Amino acid sequence: MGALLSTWLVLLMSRPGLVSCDLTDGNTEHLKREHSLMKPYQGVGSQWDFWGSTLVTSSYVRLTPDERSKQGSIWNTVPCYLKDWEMHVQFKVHGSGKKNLHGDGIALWYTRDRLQAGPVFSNFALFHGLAVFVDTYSNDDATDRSFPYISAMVNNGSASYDHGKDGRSSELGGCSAEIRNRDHDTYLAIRYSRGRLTVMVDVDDKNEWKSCIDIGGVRLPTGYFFGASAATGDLSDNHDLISMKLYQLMVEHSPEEEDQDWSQIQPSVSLLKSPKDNIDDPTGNFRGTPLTGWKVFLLLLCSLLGIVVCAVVGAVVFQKRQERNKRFY
Ligand SMILES: [Ca+2]
Repeated sequence: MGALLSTWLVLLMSRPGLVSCDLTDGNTEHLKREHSLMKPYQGVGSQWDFWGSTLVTSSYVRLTPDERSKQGSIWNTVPCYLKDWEMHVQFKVHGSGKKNLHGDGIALWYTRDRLQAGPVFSNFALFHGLAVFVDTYSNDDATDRSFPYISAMVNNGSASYDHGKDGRSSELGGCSAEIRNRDHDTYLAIRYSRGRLTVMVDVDDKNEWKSCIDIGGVRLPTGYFFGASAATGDLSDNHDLISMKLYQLMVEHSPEEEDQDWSQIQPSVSLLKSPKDNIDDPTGNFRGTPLTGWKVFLLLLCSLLGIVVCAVVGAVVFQKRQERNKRFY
C-alpha cells in the first residue's frame, strides 16, 4: 500500500504542469518571443508589421497620436499555434482631452486576417476570431456603465461590431476600468485555455489582477494572428503600447483533443443563457489553477483511505466468520 501511495506521489510530482501552470506572474521560461512585442522593439519589421499612423519609438509603439481621424495598427507576422496562452499588454492611453472628450480606444486581436483596415478601431469589421476592446468613448449615450469600458467579442465573420452602440449587442462580457491619463502603468491580460476566456486588468498600481471577463464555452482555432489597433475620430488620444508579451500555458489535453486539427476550429461561443452562466469558476479566481494538483492529491488520498477502511472492515468480517465457523465444528 505504501509503495502504491509513493507511486502516486511520484506521478503527481513528475507533472509540474498540473501544479504550476499559472503564468500571470510572468514566467519568462514560457515567454514566446516570436509573438511578443518588447522594448526596444527590434522585432518590428520582421515579426511585426505596422500600418497607418503607427509610430515606433525606442520606448513605446504609438498606434495613434492625440490628433483627429487617425488609424493605426500593429500585427504579428507569425501565426500562433499554441493551444493555451496568456497575453499581457502594457499600454497607456493619454491626451489633452477633458473627461468624456477623448476617443476612441484600443482593440486587441487574435484573428484569421491581419492588416485589414476597417471601421472597428481601424480594423476590418467581419473578422474571424477574438477581439478585446478598450473603448474610451461612449458613443451610445446609455448611462448604465461608465467609460472607459473593456469588452470582448468572438466572431466567425458573420457579425459586425456596432460602433454606434459600443458593441453592446455582440459583447460577451466586460467591465469599466479607469485606464486613461494615469501616472502609473496600466496592464491587461487575456487568457485562453481549455475553452475558457479570461480578461484581467491591473490599472490601479497595486500590482494585482482584477477579473473583468471570465467565460467558458469559447472555441478559438490555432494559427491566427495577434494584433492591436486604435483609432481616433472627432475626439482623440495618444494610444500607446509599451509591450505585448505572450506566454505559453502548460496545459495537458486528452488524446482525443490532441488528435483534433485545432487549426480547423471555427470561432464560436456556446452560451447557455447569458455569458454569466458560462462562468466556470464563480469566484473568478484567476490564480486558482495551482490548486488543481492539490485537489487531485486530496482526491487520491481520500480514495486511498477508503480502500484501507474497506480492507480493514473486510479482514475483521472475515476473521469473525472464521471464528464462528470454528465454533460450529
Ligand atoms: Ca465607443
